[in-house]
Amino acid sequence: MSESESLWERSCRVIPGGVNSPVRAWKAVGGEPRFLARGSGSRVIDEEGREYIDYVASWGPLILGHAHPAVVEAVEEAARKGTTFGAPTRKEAELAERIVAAVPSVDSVRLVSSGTEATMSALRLARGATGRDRVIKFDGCYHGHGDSFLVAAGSGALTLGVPDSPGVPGPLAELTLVAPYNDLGAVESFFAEYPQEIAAVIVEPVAGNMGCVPPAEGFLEGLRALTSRYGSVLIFDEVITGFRLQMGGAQERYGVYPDLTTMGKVLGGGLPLGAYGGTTNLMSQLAPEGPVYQAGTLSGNPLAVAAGLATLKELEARDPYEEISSKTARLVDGWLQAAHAAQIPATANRVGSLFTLFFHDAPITCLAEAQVAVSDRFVDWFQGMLESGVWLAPSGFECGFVGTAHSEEDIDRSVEIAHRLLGNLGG
Ligand code: KE4
Repeated sequence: MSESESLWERSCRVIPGGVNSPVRAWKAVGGEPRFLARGSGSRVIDEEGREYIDYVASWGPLILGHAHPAVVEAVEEAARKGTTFGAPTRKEAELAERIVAAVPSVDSVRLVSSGTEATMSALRLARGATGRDRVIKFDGCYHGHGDSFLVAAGSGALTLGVPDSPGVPGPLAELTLVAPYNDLGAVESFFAEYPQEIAAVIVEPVAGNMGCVPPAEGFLEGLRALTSRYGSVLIFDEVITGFRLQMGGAQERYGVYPDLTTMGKVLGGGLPLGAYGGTTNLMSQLAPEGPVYQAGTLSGNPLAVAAGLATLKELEARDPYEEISSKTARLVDGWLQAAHAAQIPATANRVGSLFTLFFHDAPITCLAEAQVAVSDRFVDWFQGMLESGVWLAPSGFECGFVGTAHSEEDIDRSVEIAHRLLGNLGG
């Protein structure tokens, strides 16, 4: 029995499904998940000592790769001074200042411990500020596992076929209105039906949980106009795109500015950190200044803040966005060429260093199209790449990520492997 197999047996005895987050169980791709022992740069190494080029990057946070020296040193130094105080600290103020300086629409920001906390809190703030209850989200978008968002949710919920989770009270779920991504008309209809009842529209400005799906021309601008017209809060969920696409995230890239922004992943440099921020008018309604309550024992935790600060400082110093975007383009174009050379239908969506390859011969612009595209061939691709030393997300509804640690040789090797694998899989 391999190390992973015995660890899997042990985990399944004491952890539901053997994992602490469902998508890690590899249900969509079959077989038992491999346990990872460590990571370094662009590589992860499993418990059997096998090494892989990693394009999961822990679902996005590791834009600098695994165990980046600056991040590790910052966390070590912080830990030696104490791991948590439950009191304000200098570095929380510094990180908040850097977020406010980097993200165009954020005047003030609250640090929390996960993306889920960030989106839950942002929605509560929008509801508290407007006195309204309904929220519009988009089919296939995932905003963490807060009750209001587990309606037509993407990511692991979609992968496991539970986009509408049991346990969410009916009356609450009914307050969540779901529109197809990129469908402004559907949003307009909801506002026409409930002109005074919609507290917020929450959107991934580049969707990353039905695979990567970019906003259609005018989609984000249209959401901005509609929410302004009807007095609703526009929330950009930038947990994936924040600091990933560029320092100012998708809102800077597309020039559309929300009222609230949620962040996480890259911001925490691989440690548990989320954040939500926006206009002073909205954020000042949060306790203790205002009546909308949100709290957290480890909010703004010194270790997570140290990792986040080290990451942002490295990103500001290196400005790697051009570099990682062109590496991603080379990787995705190489994989597409490999598929087409093997007469396998394939298309890809890519924004900066965020990408998804679909084995499908038509553009993917919304969940319905992504669902058609994700097929058994994805399973062959995932398993074949795994055996060849490439670590991909175990679901066709996730994104891949390229970071500063991926070398040109990594890209070349990943493309070579794809040519060999897809050549064998054949058209
Ligand atoms: P967390 O609570 O997982 O930190 O963040 C929730 C979240 C919020 N918003 C967006 C756009 C997100 O993508 C996420 C979480 N992303 C998934 C992967 N696509 C997390 C992976 C997992 O659930 O294990």
